[in-house]
Amino acid sequence: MKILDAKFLKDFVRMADDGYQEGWHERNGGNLSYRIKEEEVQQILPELHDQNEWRPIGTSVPDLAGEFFLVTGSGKYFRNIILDPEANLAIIEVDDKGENYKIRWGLRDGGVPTSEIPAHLMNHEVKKRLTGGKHRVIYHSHPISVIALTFVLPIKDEVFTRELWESMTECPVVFPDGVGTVEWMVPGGRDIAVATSKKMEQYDAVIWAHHGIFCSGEDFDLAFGLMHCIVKSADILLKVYAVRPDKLQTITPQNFRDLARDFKVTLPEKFLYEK
Ligand code: 2HA
Ligand code: ZN
Repeated sequence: MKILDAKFLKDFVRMADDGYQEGWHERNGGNLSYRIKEEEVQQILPELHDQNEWRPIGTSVPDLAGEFFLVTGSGKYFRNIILDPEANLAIIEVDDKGENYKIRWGLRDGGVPTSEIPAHLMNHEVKKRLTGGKHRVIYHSHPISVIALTFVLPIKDEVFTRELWESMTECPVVFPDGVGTVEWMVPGGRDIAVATSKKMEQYDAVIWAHHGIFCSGEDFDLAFGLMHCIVKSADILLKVYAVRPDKLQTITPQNFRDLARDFKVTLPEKFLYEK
């Protein structure tokens, strides 16, 4: 099968373009990766070349040895992906130790995978282990409202989770485990990848102070949908703050407990503190 005709590639491109249309990807901001299923790799194997060197990932992901990923390219613009996927995306293979990758397709005019490849692969490794292989999509974007909130709320998991839950009733149902936060760190390296993947052990979404957000999901719809809900909730919260600094009424801890009972989700009590 032609790689450009593969459903996973089309779904990836559509999601990237949807994210661009939402305004989450200025210039080369953000990145996306998909852990390709074994049967999908088999279908495209004849189209993968073997002309590149192994290069260091910059961290170690032994549980991803031998896996193939579709990833965005470093410095590439989300707005261009839909026009020319083969120039802006890459399929990479991870070696048998989980320390190096090789480009097997894409980046036709040159380039390397996303600068956040350590964070993407470390997040994939955690999610593969903890979801029995179900999660396949890791998505990083730069949404205005989420970044803005990191200047006015304490960078604490409990606070971000509670405020996002309170801003839209669907939120605790969509992300009952909450969201994690990471204080400002230099992007692109191993340290921020370690900090993020540690939070991914508890959460499917991790906010990077003054930078953006990472989401994890089983498929493109779930990863995009999670990002979309968090961003919408952050939009609402900022609009509330723009009108007045306090809320006249809100969803209470008891309301959340009632919601959890009827929607059959578990909402950890650490997020239901008295204010
Ligand atoms: O420019 O988003 O975090 C790509 C990024 C780096
Ligand atoms: Zn970024």
